[in-house]
Amino acid sequence: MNRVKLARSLSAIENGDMEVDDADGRIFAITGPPGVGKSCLIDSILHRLAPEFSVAVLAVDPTSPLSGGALLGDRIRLTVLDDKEKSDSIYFRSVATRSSIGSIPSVVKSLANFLVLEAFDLVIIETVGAGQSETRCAAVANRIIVVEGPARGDGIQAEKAGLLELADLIVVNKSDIDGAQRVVNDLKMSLSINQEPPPIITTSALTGDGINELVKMMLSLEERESSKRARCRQQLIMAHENTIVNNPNFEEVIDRISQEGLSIEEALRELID
Ligand SMILES: Nc1nc2c(ncn2[C@@H]2O[C@H](COP(=O)(O)OP(=O)(O)OP(=O)(O)O)[C@@H](O)[C@H]2O)c(=O)[nH]1
Ligand SMILES: [Mg+2]
Repeated sequence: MNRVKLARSLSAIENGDMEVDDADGRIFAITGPPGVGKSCLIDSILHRLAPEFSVAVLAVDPTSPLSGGALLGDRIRLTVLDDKEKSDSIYFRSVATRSSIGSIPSVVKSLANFLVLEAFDLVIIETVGAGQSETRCAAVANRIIVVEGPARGDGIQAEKAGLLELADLIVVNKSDIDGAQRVVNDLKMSLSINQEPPPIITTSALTGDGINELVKMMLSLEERESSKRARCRQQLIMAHENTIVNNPNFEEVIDRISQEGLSIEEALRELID
């Protein structure tokens, strides 16, 4: 793997200078509320997958213009990158949501497809399930792992973020902390209305509890029919939004809506065809 060349291509994709075809490969999203331990879990997973499997990680930085900076400060460093034997088969890249043009989910989709085409066995996207854009980044994957943690007194966070319907697997992390089992029970309860609820496992990135099982499940994980449908819905909405936003007349049409009384319906018609 030529890392310099790879980085250059990925930058070109981020800048909108390179198109990528859809690719058929294992693209995982690891998503969930801020601070549940997604990065630590990815680090633990990589320690077990590498060097047997080559893995590319895309960490989507939740730097929205609204929050004005990183949502939760510094990212955890991946310790697996310090292990030479393993780090050779790992590629890590941070995707700063401010730096690229166009919609972030569609950029992430292109980056992930490119990495599949570059013959990585697995691509993992880390994204915070906090906002709509982040949820759509998860929907770009074809296997979605939603991470939860012991509730901070206000119930299941992923449920509020609308992430649960996307999940192929739910991981309750921080099993070393009181309250993890309670979250599992709450999740089972809220998922019991589903015909085909996703499996739920507990892990601790701190003690290593459940990590082997998580890796095993990841390697055999299949898309659930209902989560596939949920992410197709997200992707369709995203494609529609891209069509509108990427139309060269987008700003001009907004001006005409705000200044000349152009109706939203008419504007839509103009931007879509
Ligand atoms: N007790 C305990 N702490 C954990 C565990 N996993 C992660 N942490 C801690 O939780 C904090 C957040 O971990 P991260 O891995 O950065 O969480 P994240 O979900 O990636 O956070 P964001 O990317 O900022 O949303 C860190 O202080 C970790 O040390 C765990 O299994 N048990
Ligand atoms: Mg993280």
